[in-house]
Amino acid sequence: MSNFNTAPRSVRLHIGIFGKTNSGKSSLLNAITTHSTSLVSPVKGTTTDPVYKSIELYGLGPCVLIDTAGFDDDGELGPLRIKKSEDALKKVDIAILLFDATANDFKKEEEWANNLRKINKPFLPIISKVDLNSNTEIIEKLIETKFNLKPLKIYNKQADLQQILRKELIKINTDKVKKRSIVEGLVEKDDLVLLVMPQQINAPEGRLILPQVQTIRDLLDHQAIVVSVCTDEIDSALKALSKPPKLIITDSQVFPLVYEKKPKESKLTSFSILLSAVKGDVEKFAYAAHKIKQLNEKSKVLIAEACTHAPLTEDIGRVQIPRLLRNRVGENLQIDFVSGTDFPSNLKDYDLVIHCAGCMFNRTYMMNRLKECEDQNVLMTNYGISIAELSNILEFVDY
Ligand SMILES: Nc1nc2c(ncn2[C@@H]2O[C@H](COP(=O)(O)OP(=O)(O)OP(=O)(O)O)[C@@H](O)[C@H]2O)c(=O)[nH]1
Ligand SMILES: [Mg+2]
Repeated sequence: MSNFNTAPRSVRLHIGIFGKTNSGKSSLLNAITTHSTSLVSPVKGTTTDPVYKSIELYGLGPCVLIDTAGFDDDGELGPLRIKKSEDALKKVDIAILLFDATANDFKKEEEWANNLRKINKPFLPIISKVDLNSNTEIIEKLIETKFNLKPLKIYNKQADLQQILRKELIKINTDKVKKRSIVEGLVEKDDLVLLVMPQQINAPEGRLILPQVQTIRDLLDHQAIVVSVCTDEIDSALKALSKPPKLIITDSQVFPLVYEKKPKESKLTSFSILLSAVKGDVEKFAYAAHKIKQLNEKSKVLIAEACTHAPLTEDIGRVQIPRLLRNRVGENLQIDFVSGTDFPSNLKDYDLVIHCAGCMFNRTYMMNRLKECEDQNVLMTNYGISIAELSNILEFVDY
């Protein structure tokens, strides 16, 4: 089995295809994937919900292509479909914007391009169906003068379509899409790293949870020496090692215990904090954690979890953080929970948002949530960081 199909969606480069109904979005997705993934027809409004297709594109790595409903859909369900396309845009790292060569009004495309500029989203303008109309000068001029971009001209039966598109996307990807590795700046070659991973709390039998898997892989990429233990084996592991670990990465839930046991010279952090630095802005999350000190019994906190799993008995988001918060602030502290893609559009009533590390989301989507909070003057922090703050050890934690 090829391994690219198993790359979790959250680490894939998200490429969204946007345009008016019938502009050739689904045809383009099918041409790139060389499969009939998305339904194509001359009927406007064929694609209703976003269609996700995972694919490996040479030079870009694991990607997910997202086909969307036309942004001019004026059917009965049009507004709902457009909202779904706008939601899909929140996850997208690079947007492809189609301009249909057979159309003669591009106001909607211009509106979207303006919006993409405003939200700083890299985008590739494409003129589609050039086999039906090769006279595309007016559209090209419009795109060049208004957005200073050179559009790609394509048609869906073009033999080298995937290759041409890949080249353009690679240029955008290396220029504009930011990436950070999980242990960046914390670990060098041959550093000894101890991982504290209490399996009984949250791992499904026979498997490791995603943040642990991704961290181990990244440590190996950094040529570090990795030792993993469950919580009860910390003392034995430290004794067995010939020197203190350079870094200890723990599950946030046992932060205070690991802090107590750790050698003075070892740095300490958690999986959740490291992941939050990859997915979001850890400096901002750490700053926001100080808001916990100002909470009182009249305050309102939102806890947001990316996973939609049924809450576990000692669930970190549903049980442990609320317990720590109420111990600190008072029993009457109001705490709301959301999970998955549910995220309130009105955040103004909250004093603080505490988000999971977002290992199920991609960075673009998490940054979008952070921005939604900032736009409404609400601070957002992270599970691991808030546990460190509530355990009075945040200042001793590295990220
Ligand atoms: N000649 C030609 N026809 C195309 C091209 N791309 C798409 N079409 C045709 O245009 C029609 C619409 O194509 P779709 O790919 O379904 O368009 P869409 O943007 O996904 O449309 P909606 O899902 O309705 O929003 C179909 O009949 C396609 O066969 C192209 O490059 N050349
Ligand atoms: Mg379609």
